[in-house]
Amino acid sequence: MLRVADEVAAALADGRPVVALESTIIAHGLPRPDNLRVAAEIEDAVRSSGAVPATVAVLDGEVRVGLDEAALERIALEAGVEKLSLRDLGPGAASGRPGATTVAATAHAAALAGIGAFATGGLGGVHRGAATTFDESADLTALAATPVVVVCAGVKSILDVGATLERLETLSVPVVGYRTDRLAGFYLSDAGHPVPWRADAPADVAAMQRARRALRLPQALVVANPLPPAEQIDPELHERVLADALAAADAAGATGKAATPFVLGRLHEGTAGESLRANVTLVLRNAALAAEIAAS
Ligand code: PSU
Ligand code: MN
Repeated sequence: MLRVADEVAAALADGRPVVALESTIIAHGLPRPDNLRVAAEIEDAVRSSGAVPATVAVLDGEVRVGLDEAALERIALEAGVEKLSLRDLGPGAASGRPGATTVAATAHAAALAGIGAFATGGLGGVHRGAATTFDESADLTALAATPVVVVCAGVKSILDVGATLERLETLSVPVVGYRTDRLAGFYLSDAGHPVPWRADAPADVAAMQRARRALRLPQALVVANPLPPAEQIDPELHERVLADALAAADAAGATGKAATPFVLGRLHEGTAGESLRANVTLVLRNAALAAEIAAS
């Protein structure tokens, strides 16, 4: 059921660094055909920083950890690739159809394969209006139960970031700012909230994770790596376009697992590619940092 690519298995057996990568961002978070190029760039970023990339997806009834070129192309370009969160992993694999894994599902597969580090863009979390819709990403509960280091640019800015931080605290998931005391804001450098912990080097993160392992703590360690201010989206543009995107999602009735891809798509259109550029930049930076942490 779990097929670990030869290169990934060999690296793990030798104790060399490996970084898991999610595929939902490829299939549902970035527009085609650029997404295929970006998927390869993310893997290159991991390699250049000294680790073996292991992109996770479901193909032909198996959870694949590490994709070859053909498999990556199927996930990026094939029509009807499912978005698979943790609840969907069993039915998705049994269906035989291709599926892209979210943060929740990828973290689970990474831990199962013995991979300690994982890179993504922005975490899922508590959606705005969750008090009435109950829409909270399954990323949260998966992070509470999966002992991997997750490098991200904070929480997706389309969410209720403050509520997400509260939930992470309740779930005992540590959030560590990388070279900052502020929470990274996905497209923005600063989400407007402080973080409880800080690391200034990959070795600091490795030391935290070593301590967590020794103490048998079952949660993920979240490392929030901010975009430098020069690379962020103009905050005013962000606020304006986000308000439109959220209203459009409401009007279109985009709920459940369709909500996040819908809003991200609207943002990419509404910012004339600015959010896309920022999204790609932050993912590449996270992939590189995750590789350094894995090596450390
Ligand atoms: N980060 C991105 N783009 C994405 C996602 C994260 O930059 O597309 C995906 C991740 O796979 C994350 C998912 O796990 O969105 C969250 O979706 P939901 O809110 O439906 O759980
Ligand atoms: Mn949801």
